[in-house]
Amino acid sequence: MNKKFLSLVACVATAAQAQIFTTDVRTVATDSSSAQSATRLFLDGAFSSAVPANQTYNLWFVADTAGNGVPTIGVTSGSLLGADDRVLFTDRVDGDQPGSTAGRYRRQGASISSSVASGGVTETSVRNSSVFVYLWNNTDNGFNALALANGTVPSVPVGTQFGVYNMGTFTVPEVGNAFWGIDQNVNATQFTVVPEPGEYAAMAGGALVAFAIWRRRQQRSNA
Ligand SMILES: [Ca+2]
Repeated sequence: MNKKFLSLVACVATAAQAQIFTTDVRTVATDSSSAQSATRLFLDGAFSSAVPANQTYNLWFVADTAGNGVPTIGVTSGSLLGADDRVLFTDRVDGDQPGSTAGRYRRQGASISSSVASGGVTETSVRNSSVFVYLWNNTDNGFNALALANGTVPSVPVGTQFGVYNMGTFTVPEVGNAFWGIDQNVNATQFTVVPEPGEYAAMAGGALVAFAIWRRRQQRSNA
């Protein structure tokens, strides 16, 4: 293999890994990078008996690049994210937490790819975004792949539940990684992806058909 080819391969590899910045993420007791790691990720809202999410549960980190929030109550699969919202990266609850402690998360040096800046979203707006963490009540191995087509809304199955927390905006240092702290509890069953209006109509139609068949059987048995 000649040197020119090798340097071309190196250039392509660099381009594929182009990033805007890197960040450390951790569940913390307070909004401080020096705080102890804390249990923040749960599977229900009754925190007196809440079950900490183990390492199989899915996480998304989403940039609200227009500062107008992210859809939550009554979201459908087709409106899960706003046009300005970008999935920065996905992970599992465990991250690289030593000992796989349920409810806790730590990831060091997560790379935010410049490919998320698309569809009118700039790298500058991504750097200055509020970052929302999504905890999904979902352990499907392929689920996080839904989120990876940047600039499009991931198609999430109806009935899937999630919790979301706005971690706020963070300074990206000139050198080293940014730090994102999950400093409040997140409840994976807080919100539910509901059917599109058209799907409701189809479901209602199905119920009417079932009722008509039941009525016919009743009429026959009464005859
Ligand atoms: Ca938004």
